[in-house]
Amino acid sequence: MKRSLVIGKTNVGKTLFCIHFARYMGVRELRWLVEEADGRTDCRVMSVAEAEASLSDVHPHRTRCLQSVAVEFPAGKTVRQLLLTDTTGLTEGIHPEPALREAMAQTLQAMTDASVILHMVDAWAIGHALGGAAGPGRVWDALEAQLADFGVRHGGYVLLANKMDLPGAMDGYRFLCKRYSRQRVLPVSALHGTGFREVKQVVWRFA
Ligand SMILES: Nc1nc2c(ncn2[C@@H]2O[C@H](COP(=O)(O)OP(=O)(O)OP(=O)(O)O)[C@@H](O)[C@H]2O)c(=O)[nH]1
Ligand SMILES: [Mg+2]
Repeated sequence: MKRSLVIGKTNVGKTLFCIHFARYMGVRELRWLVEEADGRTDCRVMSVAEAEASLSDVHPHRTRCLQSVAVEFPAGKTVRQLLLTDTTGLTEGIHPEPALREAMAQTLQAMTDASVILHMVDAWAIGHALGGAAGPGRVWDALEAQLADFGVRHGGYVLLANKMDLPGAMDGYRFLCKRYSRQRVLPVSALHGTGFREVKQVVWRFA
């Protein structure tokens, strides 16, 4: 099954997006295929409400593995399945926790053979940084730029500007559109599900 990988820094909303996008695609019971960095796999079944409560929160590095749900796309008279994979958030520099470094390496490894890369960023944080003394460089740093460079070369790459429901996020979205004028930048709210129709259209083409 082809894989659509949701990558990005920690706390940008990757997990909430996967939960709500799966629900948008008609998944009522989430059957997560969990792939730990040490190679162990597991299957966890939960409702959307359980997933929201247990898998996504404000603390950084809540996710420390690959966790995937299968979503279905109609293709003529048949149905195609795509694995929507949530990942460990990436950080600049070398993280002091070895287990987290391994989990981040697992994310990077998964990028090489994903069919679609959904690079999620926090448009609200970028918008805020634009108004600050340090400018956008504080949040749009070398890591984000390197992920984008990889994605552009890789193909099947989309930038998701998340948290568009928050004030100031539009400034962050405009910054991304200007900087990546030749790339697809989709504004979304993982919380409210806005922009999901456009994401579906893009992802569908690679399913
Ligand atoms: N307002 C708003 N909050 C959001 C949105 N998406 C995510 N959040 C919040 O941002 C926080 C982080 O969300 P997660 O889904 O856990 O983020 P993540 O990228 O998976 O984070 P890690 O797994 O820790 O790297 C949570 O408090 C979410 O409720 C959004 O679109 N709008
Ligand atoms: Mg997460």
